[in-house]
Amino acid sequence: MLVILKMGGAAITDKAVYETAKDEVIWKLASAVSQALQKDKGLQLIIVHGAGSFGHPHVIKHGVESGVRTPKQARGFCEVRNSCAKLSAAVMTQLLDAGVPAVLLPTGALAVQKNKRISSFNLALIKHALNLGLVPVLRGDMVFDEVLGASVCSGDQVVSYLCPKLKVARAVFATDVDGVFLEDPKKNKHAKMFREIRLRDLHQMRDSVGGSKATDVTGGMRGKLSELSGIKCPIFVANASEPERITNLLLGKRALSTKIS
Ligand code: IP8
Repeated sequence: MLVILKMGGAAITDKAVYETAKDEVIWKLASAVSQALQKDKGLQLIIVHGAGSFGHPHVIKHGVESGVRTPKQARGFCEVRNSCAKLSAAVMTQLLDAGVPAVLLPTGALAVQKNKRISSFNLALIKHALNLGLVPVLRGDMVFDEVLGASVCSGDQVVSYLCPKLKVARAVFATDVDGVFLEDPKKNKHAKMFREIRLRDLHQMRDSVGGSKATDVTGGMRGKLSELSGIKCPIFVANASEPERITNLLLGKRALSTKIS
């Protein structure tokens, strides 16, 4: 059984502070993954992490949201990639320390986009890693683009692309809150959390939530809901700081979360 874990940028970084990883949350997720792999020897996992306060501010700073045309932008593209790589290094170190046989496969080295959408992807490398019993780690990244020179590819797009291609059983999105809320639960503690959302209702919800206030070039919650509505396997949105919940969801057991199907 193949499962994807998305480590959301909002969970694993402090989105308000430039290039700041939340090491304690990354450790909880690494431990949750390690537990799941120990409990189910047949479980195959792919991890995709977001960019948070690493990639996004660089995209803005270097003005590469709409593509890469000038030498200055090309240089900026390299800076974005390098920033995403720094967060990958932090994630990788903790996964390996937790005993997870993780191998970094940077999205930018596997995928090409056409007008900001993935047009080709080296799935053979992912399958190769899985066949060796490894856990491939991909990320939201900046990738070459056939039309725009280079463009941003969100981790969510990576998940939505891989799910049907690799017949993924379910995707678990680890974020900084317990699930999907209509209002920000950090601002309103009575905000209603959805336990279950039908895929067809996601489009309507997308129109009623705002974009992200933090620096987020892939559209914040609105962009996320758009991307999720394309994913055809069951999705669970859960709190990254609650490792038992993440382990249970990876194993196909119940835990506090929002199920989207
Ligand atoms: O944080 C964005 O990925 P996301 C990647 O998964 C870059 O949306 C380069 C900002």
